Amino acid sequence: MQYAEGSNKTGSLFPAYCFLPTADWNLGMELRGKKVMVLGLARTGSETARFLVRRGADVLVSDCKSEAELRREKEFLSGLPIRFFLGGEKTSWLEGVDLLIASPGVPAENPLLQGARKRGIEVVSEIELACRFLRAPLVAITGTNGKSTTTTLIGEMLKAIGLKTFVGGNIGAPLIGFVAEDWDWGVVEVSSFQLEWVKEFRPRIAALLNLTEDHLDRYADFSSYCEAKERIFNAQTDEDIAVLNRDDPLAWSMRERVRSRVISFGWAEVREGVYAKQGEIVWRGEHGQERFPLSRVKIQGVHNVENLMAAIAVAKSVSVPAEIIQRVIEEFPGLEHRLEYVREKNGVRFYNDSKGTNVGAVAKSLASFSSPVILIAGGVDKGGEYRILAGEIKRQVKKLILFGAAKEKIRSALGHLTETAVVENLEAAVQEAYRSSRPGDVVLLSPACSSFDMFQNYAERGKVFRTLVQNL
Ligand code: UMA
Repeated sequence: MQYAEGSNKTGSLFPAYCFLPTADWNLGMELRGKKVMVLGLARTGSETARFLVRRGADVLVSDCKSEAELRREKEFLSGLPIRFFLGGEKTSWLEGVDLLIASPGVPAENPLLQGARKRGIEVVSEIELACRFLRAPLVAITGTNGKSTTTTLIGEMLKAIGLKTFVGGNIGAPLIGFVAEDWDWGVVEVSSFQLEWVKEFRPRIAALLNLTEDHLDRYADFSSYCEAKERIFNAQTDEDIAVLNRDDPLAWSMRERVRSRVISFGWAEVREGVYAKQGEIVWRGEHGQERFPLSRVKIQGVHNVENLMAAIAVAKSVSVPAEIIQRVIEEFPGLEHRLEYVREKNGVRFYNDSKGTNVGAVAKSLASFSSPVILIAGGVDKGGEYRILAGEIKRQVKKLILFGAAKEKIRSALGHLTETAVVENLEAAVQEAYRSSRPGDVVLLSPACSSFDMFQNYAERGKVFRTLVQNL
């Protein structure tokens, strides 16, 4: 492994080791004069189009939405030499195109993507394009749940030792937007969608947190989803690190296939790696161990201990000192919409877990409470199997309140296991939950579905929930 001893910005703070970009990677690619089509004009597409113009490409942007729907996005690109193909998807638009950059939200069946493949046009995702130009080494985090919390924690740890670090990717800020500046490190949340079109995307440290059913409305089956996730390790070599969850059979099975060095985390004690026991997390390396007490850590729940273990495994790989890790984990307040405490009213505590958009996330959130829970769920069905939640519902949920497009599907899978009410919208759900509650109960919005039937995204749904609860 190529290391630079004490040569990064941490100076004499600690004997720092940082990965250096090797001579043969991040070579970029020639874009000048190339005809490049960007597919999808939202956050990713807009940033990508700007980048391509700066690099001298002949830029085309396509989106199935109409010009009127994309007014704001077009304004962001106004004055730039870009041709727009909006309100449809015609394969004739691909004439002469050399390269196609797919936004994460565009599925492989999209006619332009299919057409590009038939014509032999190179297709890459935005993270693939970005990594070809980024000089900074990357930590990439994927998994079904916990990505954003783990990514944010790692970013905070690297910043705390004085490294100029960006945090981006699926968490909200496209990677391509960070290319123009010099960074010591980048910490990137990556989704299965973004990994579908990668080739050389090579994080020096890649972590796979867990794998449970999600996005089955996009993938033919669960194994196709897992295969997309595994691509995070594809371009790694034995100079890189893979962080894997020992307790997740699918993630752990990847230790046999990755070329990189494996560092693991999990609940059982190990000779080398990270584990958790009796209120602390322990990191054990070749030459010693460090302990991280959890008594003053604010984020709660079994799943958050797992996220903390993964973040510590990464931080120790880049020699972040124990006292800095401890400070960061104690100060971290948690993220919005992830088991976010909203308020207490008449002894009833309300939590916003709007980001709980799949059954795995809901299961972990329910396991975080010992009090009876009134669970509010529903929204757009993502093709997952709600019956997986049966155990948690029987054990933990005193009432299930369902709303949104998937309400009947969830009722038929789980409604017989506990008292269940079906309501029209989130407002009615909050009212019904409060009416049914007793002091000591928890009211939890953890929908197991995406939000697009009634809201712009999960964040809007979470904000609406918070307001409704504050107004009770
Ligand atoms: N579009 C087409 N044709 C299609 C499908 C979509 O033209 O066949 C167009 C849409 O009309 C729209 C655009 O593509 O205008 C949408 O692109 P996008 O969905 O990729 O949206 P972005 O704003 O670029 O957001 C994406 C990620 N979105 C998805 O993966 C769905 C964001 O993750 C991410 O934060 C952002 O890039 C920056 O990297 C969101 C997400 O829901 C949070 N991610 C999923 C998740 O976390 O579960 C994976």
